[in-house]
Amino acid sequence: MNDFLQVAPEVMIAIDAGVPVVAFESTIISHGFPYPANVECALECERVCREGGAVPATIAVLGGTVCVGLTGDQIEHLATARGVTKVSRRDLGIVVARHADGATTVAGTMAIAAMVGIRVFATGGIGGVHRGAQQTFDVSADLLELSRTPVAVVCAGAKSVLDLALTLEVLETHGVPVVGYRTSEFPAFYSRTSGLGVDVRCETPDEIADILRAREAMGLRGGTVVANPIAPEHEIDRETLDGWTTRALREADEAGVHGKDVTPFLLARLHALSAGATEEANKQLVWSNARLAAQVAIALAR
Ligand code: PSU
Ligand code: MN
Repeated sequence: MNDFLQVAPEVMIAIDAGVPVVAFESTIISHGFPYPANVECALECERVCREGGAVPATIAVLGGTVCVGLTGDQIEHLATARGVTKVSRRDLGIVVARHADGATTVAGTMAIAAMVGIRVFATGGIGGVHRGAQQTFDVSADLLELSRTPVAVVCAGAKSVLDLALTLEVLETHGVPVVGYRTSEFPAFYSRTSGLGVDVRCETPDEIADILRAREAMGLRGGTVVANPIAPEHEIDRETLDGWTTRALREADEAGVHGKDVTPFLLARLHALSAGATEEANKQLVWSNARLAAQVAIALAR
């Protein structure tokens, strides 16, 4: 393939043979969890995906090479190295040209997955419209990537630190369908409900695959959000969460955090303020998404 791109042999063979493959992002490893929870999360995603019958392809940039499918050592490196760049679409050319390490966001991972023909991707939560975006213009590039790149993103909705109503408005504007898996509500990451609706409710992975296939058949560009609520036993109580969120947002403001540093800052503060409760919930919901993504990839391959 190209000089800058390295697809792991197992992933390459699977893509060529039409075997289901699921992409995973790496920002969650370098910037979403502390060590060693980040390694545990990534390795368990891969295990769950395999157990479900699909091949996992964790995506990152290492020394300027875009890697699709990582080794355990490469995951460990991303989990422990300092100064790994958070790589969205904007940053891809820069880290490749500079031979740098980069952990890819939802947007960055989607762009790479589409380059190699991977159609399903699992993560925790997509980025969205930040609260106060009317002033800051902080709207995640994930939403714009969803508007242009044909990958289904299995997630637990978007984090409650965001403005979820505005996030759904922007997705609608850009023609991105939001599919609820066994829910009629858009989930709010750590909790199952947000009071906001989805565009369609699906009960099975096959129903989801039908929608993805119909979109592909019509040549509609862009991705699909598959929203999979966190399991009830791992959910965090809304009011408790709101307290931590308000405090984390105020701290971010006081510390003058902005741009790409906002999301990692808020996640780290929530993990600390909740004494690890958000970390545990976050891991559980990611694994659940990995499981569903494998099922969707299998349904799509049929
Ligand atoms: N959700 C999580 N953990 C994360 C992220 C989202 O539970 O680490 C990351 C994803 O990589 C997502 C990114 O693409 O945060 C969004 O960042 P921003 O808001 O700067 O676009
Ligand atoms: Mn942002």
